[in-house]
Amino acid sequence: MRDQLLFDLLSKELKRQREGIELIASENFTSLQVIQAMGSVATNKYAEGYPGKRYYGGCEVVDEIEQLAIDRLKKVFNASWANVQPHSGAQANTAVFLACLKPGDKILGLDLSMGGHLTHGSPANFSGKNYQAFFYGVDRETGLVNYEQLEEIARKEKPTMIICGASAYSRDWDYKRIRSVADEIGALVLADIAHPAGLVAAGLLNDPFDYCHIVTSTTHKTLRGPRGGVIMMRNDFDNPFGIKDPKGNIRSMSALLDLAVFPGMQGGPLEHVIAAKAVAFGEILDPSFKIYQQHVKENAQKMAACFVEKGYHLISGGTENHLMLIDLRNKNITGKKAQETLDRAHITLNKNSVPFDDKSPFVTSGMRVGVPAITTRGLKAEHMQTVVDMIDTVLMNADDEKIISSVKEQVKSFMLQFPLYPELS
Ligand code: DSN
Repeated sequence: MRDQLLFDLLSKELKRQREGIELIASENFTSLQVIQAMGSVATNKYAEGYPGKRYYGGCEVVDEIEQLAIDRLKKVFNASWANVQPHSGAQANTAVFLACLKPGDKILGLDLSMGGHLTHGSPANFSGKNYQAFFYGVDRETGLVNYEQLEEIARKEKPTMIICGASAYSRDWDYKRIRSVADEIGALVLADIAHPAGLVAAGLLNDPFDYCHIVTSTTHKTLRGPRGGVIMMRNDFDNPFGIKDPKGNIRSMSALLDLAVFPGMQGGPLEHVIAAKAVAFGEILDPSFKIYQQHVKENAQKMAACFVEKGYHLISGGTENHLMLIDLRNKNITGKKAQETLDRAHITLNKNSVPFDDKSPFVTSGMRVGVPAITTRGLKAEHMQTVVDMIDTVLMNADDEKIISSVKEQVKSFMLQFPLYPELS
């Protein structure tokens, strides 16, 4: 019997996505073929292990699927090794920690309250519970990563691993500088490029692979694939811990990472998601993906300029990637209220702490705005003013339901110009 209840809910979600302005910086709209690969028979297959080395029979086809995903991903980032099995970015980071750290080892990452990520050492997360976490931040005046502070803490604490990457940082990273201090103290460098990976793939941001030993990413943000994670290296290396296999050989870092993903942390890989990752990586290798990312960057810069024009305070003054972080304190509205009010007008984004925030993470003083999803819908730089005008109208009339309702109608008719999944009913 058809599960009408559930499929009606999915229709409602499609309607919501079609009629709203999606500005959550970590979201995107995949192609229909990505969705089709994800909703495929590959979900039925158990395949613990890796292509050619599985613990189950009948894996000959999923072997080909997984190998295709690996080969395409390596090509996208000019990497020599990749693991496409992590179920998420958090799982990818977990596997790296499992492979490279012992419980209690020191790690150094960007503070969550300054734009970092939970898995980079937050006390609420496994990374802060199992390891001794230290944090660098951003400069109060410029909003840029405080590399002097990073270097100072690195030299003093000598962490086993330095983590770069963020979930709410609108500028590029100086990977070379981070590697230089890491080499001084013998630390590994992990770049978590979950957010800007698409721009990195398109060559529009600094390339972390030459300087960072290991790179992790999600696949569903700017990479525009299915929800999931990956781990990559451009240059494999002998593990720095001298771990030997039964024949007395030192295991390479790639072998340790593969073992950390399976059997270390996960069981059966999600081969249907890996199939969808293969599709997305194929799309990234098409020249149209670079054009998409150029539009992402243009849209973000134009949107940032429109916000600044209206007196909004952007952390670091602007953006070089796909997102911006806005401090709303001069607009007398909290991040929480901004998010909730914009939701009522079908403009979706998230509240976000800003550096040196005086409000709790549940309230926050800021909002994070990203353009990957609206750029996929087809919005161009000339549409950014309209989007910012609608956001501003809502925020400046946050207690006026009539105005909010009227913006909701404008949002709906505006977005109808940009069809989403027209093939779906
Ligand atoms: N939740 C993701 C984001 O929104 O950036 C990070 O994991």
